Amino acid sequence: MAKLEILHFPDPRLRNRALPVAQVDDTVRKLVDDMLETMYDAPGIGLAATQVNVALRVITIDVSDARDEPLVLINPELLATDGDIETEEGCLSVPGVYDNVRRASRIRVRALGRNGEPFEREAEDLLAVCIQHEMDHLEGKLFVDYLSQLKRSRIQKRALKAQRQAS
Ligand code: GNR
Ligand code: NI
Repeated sequence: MAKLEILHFPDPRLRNRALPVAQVDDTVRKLVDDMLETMYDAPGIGLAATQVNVALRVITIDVSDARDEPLVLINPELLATDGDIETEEGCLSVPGVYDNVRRASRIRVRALGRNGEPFEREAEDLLAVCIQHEMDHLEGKLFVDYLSQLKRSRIQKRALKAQRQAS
């Protein structure tokens, strides 16, 4: 396994739309395992391939307290949504920024697992929020896109300044 580098806002590569995985082969499984390692190391509760500069529809998630319930979603599709919930979200690609986002509180999703097996499951609360946050990444969308233009431009200014000082 290998730890992957995470792209930071406003990197334009975070705006790419990811392509469906044609076949869940060893290359995709290696990506999944590297993403899990990167997510656990960060630490984060989710990671989308877009964030590690791979334009494929692959997501890893673990919202468990013990960090022992990995969930892999390849080519995820939202089948149904219900209710709403506001959560203070953060993102590994927008470090240090946390703000409230409203999303569906219950969802039904279909995807392929790590071995290419199709499955459907329901999710609620934080897991539902996390799946929607990660599926947004696959569309090139970030949680800061739900904030006001003023907040987003402040966040972008601060991020560019931090990147200048780091380099
Ligand atoms: O680690 C993460 N925490 C989080 C908290 C609230 C809502 C969404 C998330 S996902 C985030 C990791 C991440 O950036 N995934 O793309
Ligand atoms: Ni994120």
